[in-house]
Amino acid sequence: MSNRRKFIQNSVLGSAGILLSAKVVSASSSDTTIKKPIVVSTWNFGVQANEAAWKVLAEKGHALDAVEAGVRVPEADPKGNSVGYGGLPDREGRVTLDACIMDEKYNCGSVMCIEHIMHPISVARLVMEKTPHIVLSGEGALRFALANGFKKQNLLTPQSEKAWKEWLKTSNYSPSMNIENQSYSKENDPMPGGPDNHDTIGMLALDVNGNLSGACTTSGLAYKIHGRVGDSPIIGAGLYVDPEVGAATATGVGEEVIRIVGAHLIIELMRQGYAPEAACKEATQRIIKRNPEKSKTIQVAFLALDKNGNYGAYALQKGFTFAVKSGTEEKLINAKSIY
Ligand code: SD4
Repeated sequence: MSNRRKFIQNSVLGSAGILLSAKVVSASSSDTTIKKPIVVSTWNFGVQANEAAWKVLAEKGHALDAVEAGVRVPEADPKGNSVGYGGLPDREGRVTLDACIMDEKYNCGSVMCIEHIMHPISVARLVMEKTPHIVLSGEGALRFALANGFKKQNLLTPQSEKAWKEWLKTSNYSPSMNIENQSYSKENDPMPGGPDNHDTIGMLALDVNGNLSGACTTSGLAYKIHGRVGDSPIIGAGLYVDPEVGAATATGVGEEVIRIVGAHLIIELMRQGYAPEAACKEATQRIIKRNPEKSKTIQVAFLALDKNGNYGAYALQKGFTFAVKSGTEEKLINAKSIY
Protein backbone atom coordinates (compact mmCIF):
# COMPACT_ATOMS: atom_id res chain seq x y z
CA MET A 1 0.00 0.00 0.00
CA SER A 2 1.42 3.41 -0.89
CA ASN A 3 2.24 5.78 1.95
CA ARG A 4 -0.39 8.11 0.64
CA ARG A 5 -3.08 5.43 0.76
CA LYS A 6 -1.93 4.40 4.21
CA PHE A 7 -2.15 8.02 5.35
CA ILE A 8 -5.66 8.45 4.06
CA GLN A 9 -6.77 5.20 5.63
CA ASN A 10 -5.24 6.01 8.99
CA SER A 11 -6.54 9.52 9.04
CA VAL A 12 -10.14 8.73 8.26
CA LEU A 13 -10.80 5.32 9.67
CA GLY A 14 -10.84 6.30 13.32
CA SER A 15 -14.24 7.88 13.24
CA ALA A 16 -15.56 5.88 10.33
CA GLY A 17 -17.96 3.62 12.21
CA ILE A 18 -19.63 6.55 13.89
CA LEU A 19 -19.88 8.49 10.67
CA LEU A 20 -21.48 5.58 8.91
CA SER A 21 -24.18 5.02 11.48
CA ALA A 22 -24.88 8.75 11.64
CA LYS A 23 -25.17 8.96 7.89
CA VAL A 24 -27.65 6.25 7.03
CA VAL A 25 -30.90 7.89 6.12
CA SER A 26 -33.92 5.99 4.98
CA ALA A 27 -34.94 6.59 1.37
CA SER A 28 -38.40 7.25 2.72
CA SER A 29 -37.34 9.42 5.66
CA SER A 30 -38.28 13.06 6.04
CA ASP A 31 -34.79 14.18 4.98
CA THR A 32 -35.43 15.21 1.41
CA THR A 33 -32.22 17.13 0.81
CA ILE A 34 -30.47 15.74 -2.23
CA LYS A 35 -26.76 15.38 -1.59
CA LYS A 36 -25.13 15.84 -4.97
CA PRO A 37 -22.73 15.46 -6.54
CA ILE A 38 -21.38 12.42 -4.73
CA VAL A 39 -19.32 9.36 -5.63
CA VAL A 40 -18.85 6.14 -3.67
CA SER A 41 -16.66 3.16 -4.50
CA THR A 42 -15.46 -0.13 -3.11
CA TRP A 43 -12.24 -0.87 -1.19
CA ASN A 44 -9.22 1.25 -0.33
CA PHE A 45 -8.34 2.01 -3.92
CA GLY A 46 -11.72 3.74 -4.14
CA VAL A 47 -10.11 6.79 -2.52
CA GLN A 48 -7.88 7.48 -5.50
CA ALA A 49 -10.54 6.41 -7.96
CA ASN A 50 -13.02 8.83 -6.38
CA GLU A 51 -10.51 11.66 -6.83
CA ALA A 52 -10.49 11.05 -10.58
CA ALA A 53 -14.29 10.81 -10.68
CA TRP A 54 -14.58 13.96 -8.61
CA LYS A 55 -12.67 15.98 -11.23
CA VAL A 56 -15.55 15.26 -13.61
CA LEU A 57 -18.32 15.77 -11.05
CA ALA A 58 -16.85 19.04 -9.74
CA GLU A 59 -16.90 20.43 -13.28
CA LYS A 60 -20.63 19.61 -13.47
CA GLY A 61 -19.82 16.63 -15.67
CA HIS A 62 -22.06 13.62 -16.20
CA ALA A 63 -21.97 10.75 -13.70
CA LEU A 64 -21.22 8.32 -16.54
CA ASP A 65 -18.00 10.15 -17.43
CA ALA A 66 -17.13 10.31 -13.74
CA VAL A 67 -17.45 6.58 -13.07
CA GLU A 68 -15.54 5.68 -16.22
CA ALA A 69 -12.70 8.06 -15.32
CA GLY A 70 -12.72 6.84 -11.73
CA VAL A 71 -12.41 3.12 -12.29
CA ARG A 72 -9.74 3.59 -14.94
CA VAL A 73 -7.38 4.49 -12.09
CA PRO A 74 -7.19 1.01 -10.50
CA GLU A 75 -7.46 -0.58 -13.96
CA ALA A 76 -4.11 1.01 -14.87
CA ASP A 77 -2.42 0.39 -11.52
CA PRO A 78 -0.04 -2.60 -11.75
CA LYS A 79 0.12 -2.84 -7.95
CA GLY A 80 -3.55 -3.76 -7.65
CA ASN A 81 -3.80 -7.51 -8.23
CA SER A 82 -7.51 -7.85 -8.88
CA VAL A 83 -8.38 -5.18 -11.43
CA GLY A 84 -6.98 -4.58 -14.92
CA TYR A 85 -3.21 -4.35 -15.34
CA GLY A 86 -1.51 -6.53 -12.71
CA GLY A 87 -4.66 -8.56 -12.06
CA LEU A 88 -3.99 -12.15 -10.99
CA PRO A 89 -4.49 -14.56 -13.88
CA ASP A 90 -6.67 -17.62 -14.29
CA ARG A 91 -5.18 -21.06 -13.75
CA GLU A 92 -3.72 -21.05 -17.27
CA GLY A 93 -1.82 -17.85 -16.50
CA ARG A 94 -4.17 -15.68 -18.59
CA VAL A 95 -5.42 -12.33 -17.28
CA THR A 96 -9.10 -12.16 -18.22
CA LEU A 97 -11.11 -9.09 -17.33
CA ASP A 98 -14.81 -8.38 -16.70
CA ALA A 99 -16.43 -4.93 -16.65
CA CYS A 100 -19.75 -3.17 -17.06
CA ILE A 101 -21.17 0.32 -17.01
CA MET A 102 -24.71 1.70 -16.75
CA ASP A 103 -26.35 5.13 -16.88
CA GLU A 104 -29.62 6.67 -15.72
CA LYS A 105 -31.49 5.71 -18.88
CA TYR A 106 -30.97 1.95 -18.44
CA ASN A 107 -28.27 2.13 -21.12
CA CYS A 108 -25.64 -0.43 -20.29
CA GLY A 109 -22.62 -2.18 -21.76
CA SER A 110 -20.45 -5.07 -20.66
CA VAL A 111 -17.39 -7.06 -21.59
CA MET A 112 -16.69 -10.50 -20.23
CA CYS A 113 -13.47 -12.46 -20.20
CA ILE A 114 -11.62 -9.93 -22.33
CA GLU A 115 -7.82 -10.26 -22.54
CA HIS A 116 -4.95 -7.85 -23.30
CA ILE A 117 -6.93 -4.62 -22.85
CA MET A 118 -6.02 -2.37 -19.96
CA HIS A 119 -9.30 -0.49 -19.79
CA PRO A 120 -12.19 -2.93 -20.18
CA ILE A 121 -14.56 -0.32 -18.70
CA SER A 122 -14.02 1.90 -21.74
CA VAL A 123 -14.67 -1.04 -24.05
CA ALA A 124 -17.89 -1.74 -22.11
CA ARG A 125 -18.92 1.87 -22.63
CA LEU A 126 -18.25 1.57 -26.37
CA VAL A 127 -20.35 -1.60 -26.52
CA MET A 128 -23.13 0.43 -24.90
CA GLU A 129 -22.78 3.43 -27.17
CA LYS A 130 -21.71 2.01 -30.51
CA THR A 131 -23.40 -1.38 -30.83
CA PRO A 132 -26.96 -2.72 -30.72
CA HIS A 133 -25.78 -5.15 -28.01
CA ILE A 134 -25.13 -5.08 -24.29
CA VAL A 135 -22.51 -7.81 -23.80
CA LEU A 136 -19.46 -8.82 -25.81
CA SER A 137 -17.26 -11.63 -24.58
CA GLY A 138 -13.84 -13.18 -25.05
CA GLU A 139 -12.32 -13.13 -28.51
CA GLY A 140 -15.19 -11.06 -29.94
CA ALA A 141 -14.78 -8.41 -27.25
CA LEU A 142 -11.05 -8.24 -27.93
CA ARG A 143 -11.58 -7.90 -31.68
CA PHE A 144 -14.15 -5.17 -31.10
CA ALA A 145 -11.71 -3.31 -28.84
CA LEU A 146 -8.83 -3.56 -31.29
CA ALA A 147 -11.05 -2.42 -34.15
CA ASN A 148 -11.90 0.65 -32.09
CA GLY A 149 -8.35 1.73 -31.41
CA PHE A 150 -7.55 -0.02 -28.13
CA LYS A 151 -4.00 -1.35 -27.87
CA LYS A 152 -3.13 -4.98 -27.21
CA GLN A 153 -1.00 -5.16 -24.07
CA ASN A 154 0.50 -7.76 -21.80
CA LEU A 155 -1.36 -7.35 -18.51
CA LEU A 156 0.47 -10.07 -16.59
CA THR A 157 3.03 -8.32 -14.38
CA PRO A 158 6.11 -10.18 -13.09
CA GLN A 159 4.59 -10.14 -9.58
CA SER A 160 1.31 -11.68 -10.74
CA GLU A 161 3.17 -14.27 -12.80
CA LYS A 162 5.25 -15.17 -9.75
CA ALA A 163 2.11 -15.50 -7.62
CA TRP A 164 0.48 -17.75 -10.21
CA LYS A 165 3.55 -20.02 -10.44
CA GLU A 166 3.56 -20.25 -6.68
CA TRP A 167 -0.15 -21.15 -6.74
CA LEU A 168 0.49 -23.87 -9.34
CA LYS A 169 2.55 -25.76 -6.75
CA THR A 170 -0.61 -26.61 -4.81
CA SER A 171 -3.35 -25.60 -7.27
CA ASN A 172 -5.64 -25.20 -4.30
CA TYR A 173 -8.61 -23.05 -5.33
CA SER A 174 -10.31 -21.47 -2.33
CA PRO A 175 -11.20 -17.81 -2.73
CA SER A 176 -11.19 -16.14 0.67
CA MET A 177 -10.86 -12.48 0.00
CA ASN A 178 -10.00 -9.78 2.46
CA ILE A 179 -11.39 -11.54 5.46
CA GLU A 180 -9.91 -9.57 8.30
CA ASN A 181 -9.27 -12.50 10.57
CA GLN A 182 -7.78 -14.79 7.93
CA SER A 183 -4.23 -15.84 8.67
CA TYR A 184 -2.02 -13.65 6.58
CA SER A 185 1.73 -13.86 6.36
CA LYS A 186 3.63 -11.03 4.76
CA GLU A 187 6.58 -13.33 4.00
CA ASN A 188 4.41 -15.62 1.92
CA ASP A 189 2.58 -12.85 0.09
CA PRO A 190 4.03 -12.51 -3.39
CA MET A 191 2.24 -9.23 -3.94
CA PRO A 192 3.69 -5.89 -2.84
CA GLY A 193 1.30 -4.08 -0.57
CA GLY A 194 -0.24 -7.10 1.08
CA PRO A 195 -3.85 -8.17 1.26
CA ASP A 196 -5.35 -4.72 0.89
CA ASN A 197 -4.35 -4.46 -2.73
CA HIS A 198 -7.08 -6.55 -4.19
CA ASP A 199 -10.73 -6.81 -5.06
CA THR A 200 -13.13 -5.42 -7.58
CA ILE A 201 -13.89 -1.77 -7.93
CA GLY A 202 -17.55 -0.88 -8.13
CA MET A 203 -18.28 2.84 -8.34
CA LEU A 204 -21.59 4.70 -8.12
CA ALA A 205 -22.06 8.43 -8.77
CA LEU A 206 -24.81 11.03 -8.65
CA ASP A 207 -23.95 14.16 -10.60
CA VAL A 208 -25.00 17.75 -10.04
CA ASN A 209 -27.95 17.32 -12.41
CA GLY A 210 -29.21 14.30 -10.49
CA ASN A 211 -28.06 11.67 -13.01
CA LEU A 212 -26.95 8.35 -11.56
CA SER A 213 -24.39 6.02 -13.14
CA GLY A 214 -22.28 3.06 -12.12
CA ALA A 215 -19.24 1.10 -13.23
CA CYS A 216 -17.71 -2.16 -12.11
CA THR A 217 -14.41 -3.69 -13.27
CA THR A 218 -12.29 -6.65 -12.16
CA SER A 219 -9.90 -9.39 -13.11
CA GLY A 220 -12.25 -11.70 -11.25
CA LEU A 221 -11.23 -14.45 -8.91
CA ALA A 222 -7.59 -15.43 -9.11
CA TYR A 223 -6.86 -18.88 -10.57
CA LYS A 224 -10.40 -19.37 -11.84
CA ILE A 225 -11.06 -21.83 -14.67
CA HIS A 226 -10.35 -20.14 -18.00
CA GLY A 227 -13.59 -18.63 -19.28
CA ARG A 228 -15.17 -18.16 -15.85
CA VAL A 229 -17.18 -14.96 -15.55
CA GLY A 230 -18.19 -13.51 -12.20
CA ASP A 231 -20.93 -11.11 -11.17
CA SER A 232 -19.04 -7.93 -12.00
CA PRO A 233 -19.95 -7.61 -15.72
CA ILE A 234 -23.49 -8.96 -15.23
CA ILE A 235 -26.06 -6.18 -15.22
CA GLY A 236 -28.27 -6.74 -12.18
CA ALA A 237 -25.73 -8.88 -10.31
CA GLY A 238 -22.51 -6.84 -9.97
CA LEU A 239 -24.11 -3.51 -10.89
CA TYR A 240 -27.50 -1.93 -11.40
CA VAL A 241 -28.72 1.62 -11.81
CA ASP A 242 -32.36 2.70 -11.67
CA PRO A 243 -33.04 6.44 -11.91
CA GLU A 244 -36.25 6.08 -9.88
CA VAL A 245 -34.41 4.50 -6.95
CA GLY A 246 -30.62 4.47 -6.91
CA ALA A 247 -27.60 2.36 -7.79
CA ALA A 248 -25.88 -0.67 -6.28
CA THR A 249 -22.73 -2.68 -6.80
CA ALA A 250 -21.12 -5.82 -5.38
CA THR A 251 -17.73 -7.28 -4.62
CA GLY A 252 -16.60 -10.65 -3.37
CA VAL A 253 -17.31 -14.19 -4.51
CA GLY A 254 -19.31 -13.53 -7.66
CA GLU A 255 -21.06 -16.87 -7.81
CA GLU A 256 -22.94 -16.01 -4.61
CA VAL A 257 -23.86 -12.56 -5.92
CA ILE A 258 -25.18 -13.93 -9.22
CA ARG A 259 -27.44 -16.42 -7.43
CA ILE A 260 -29.34 -13.66 -5.65
CA VAL A 261 -28.98 -11.07 -8.48
CA GLY A 262 -27.47 -8.87 -5.78
CA ALA A 263 -27.42 -5.34 -7.20
CA HIS A 264 -30.93 -5.56 -8.62
CA LEU A 265 -32.22 -7.05 -5.38
CA ILE A 266 -30.86 -4.06 -3.48
CA ILE A 267 -32.54 -1.64 -5.88
CA GLU A 268 -35.88 -3.39 -5.41
CA LEU A 269 -35.47 -3.34 -1.63
CA MET A 270 -34.71 0.39 -1.75
CA ARG A 271 -37.78 0.87 -3.94
CA GLN A 272 -39.79 -0.66 -1.10
CA GLY A 273 -38.34 1.86 1.33
CA TYR A 274 -35.19 0.19 2.67
CA ALA A 275 -32.31 2.62 3.30
CA PRO A 276 -29.14 1.77 1.33
CA GLU A 277 -27.38 0.12 4.27
CA ALA A 278 -30.46 -1.90 5.26
CA ALA A 279 -30.92 -3.07 1.66
CA CYS A 280 -27.28 -4.17 1.47
CA LYS A 281 -27.64 -6.01 4.78
CA GLU A 282 -30.75 -7.84 3.57
CA ALA A 283 -28.86 -8.94 0.44
CA THR A 284 -26.03 -10.40 2.55
CA GLN A 285 -28.65 -12.22 4.61
CA ARG A 286 -30.05 -13.85 1.47
CA ILE A 287 -26.59 -15.27 0.85
CA ILE A 288 -26.40 -16.60 4.39
CA LYS A 289 -29.88 -18.11 4.16
CA ARG A 290 -28.90 -20.18 1.15
CA ASN A 291 -25.78 -21.62 2.70
CA PRO A 292 -25.05 -20.54 6.29
CA GLU A 293 -21.85 -22.58 6.62
CA LYS A 294 -20.30 -21.43 3.35
CA SER A 295 -21.18 -17.81 4.04
CA LYS A 296 -18.84 -17.88 7.04
CA THR A 297 -15.86 -18.67 4.84
CA ILE A 298 -16.23 -16.20 1.99
CA GLN A 299 -16.44 -12.46 1.53
CA VAL A 300 -19.29 -10.72 -0.27
CA ALA A 301 -20.01 -7.02 0.15
CA PHE A 302 -22.55 -4.60 -1.29
CA LEU A 303 -22.54 -0.84 -1.71
CA ALA A 304 -25.57 1.31 -2.59
CA LEU A 305 -26.35 4.94 -3.33
CA ASP A 306 -29.91 6.18 -3.52
CA LYS A 307 -31.15 8.89 -5.86
CA ASN A 308 -30.95 11.45 -3.04
CA GLY A 309 -27.27 10.81 -2.43
CA ASN A 310 -27.67 8.63 0.68
CA TYR A 311 -25.26 5.71 0.73
CA GLY A 312 -24.73 2.53 2.68
CA ALA A 313 -22.90 -0.78 2.56
CA TYR A 314 -22.82 -4.17 4.23
CA ALA A 315 -20.47 -7.14 4.08
CA LEU A 316 -20.46 -10.74 5.19
CA GLN A 317 -17.03 -10.40 6.80
CA LYS A 318 -15.11 -7.64 8.51
CA GLY A 319 -12.55 -5.86 6.38
CA PHE A 320 -14.66 -4.37 3.60
CA THR A 321 -13.97 -0.68 3.11
CA PHE A 322 -15.62 1.83 0.81
CA ALA A 323 -14.68 5.36 -0.16
CA VAL A 324 -16.98 8.40 -0.28
CA LYS A 325 -16.38 11.78 -1.87
CA SER A 326 -18.79 14.69 -2.02
CA GLY A 327 -18.66 18.43 -1.50
CA THR A 328 -18.67 17.87 2.26
CA GLU A 329 -17.12 14.44 2.81
CA GLU A 330 -13.97 12.60 1.79
CA LYS A 331 -13.44 9.40 3.67
CA LEU A 332 -12.82 5.71 3.69
CA ILE A 333 -15.35 3.79 5.75
CA ASN A 334 -15.15 0.40 7.39
CA ALA A 335 -18.44 -1.23 6.45
CA LYS A 336 -20.52 -3.07 9.00
CA SER A 337 -20.56 -6.82 8.63
CA ILE A 338 -22.61 -9.82 9.68
CA TYR A 339 -19.69 -11.83 11.13
C1 SD4 B 1 -15.81 -11.91 -9.16
N1 SD4 B 1 -16.87 -10.30 -7.75
O1 SD4 B 1 -15.26 -12.07 -10.23
C2 SD4 B 1 -15.66 -10.58 -8.48
C3 SD4 B 1 -14.43 -10.61 -7.65
C4 SD4 B 1 -14.37 -9.56 -6.58
O2 SD4 B 1 -13.58 -8.72 -4.72
O3 SD4 B 1 -15.22 -8.76 -6.41
N2 SD4 B 1 -13.43 -9.55 -5.75
O4 SD4 B 1 -16.45 -12.81 -8.60
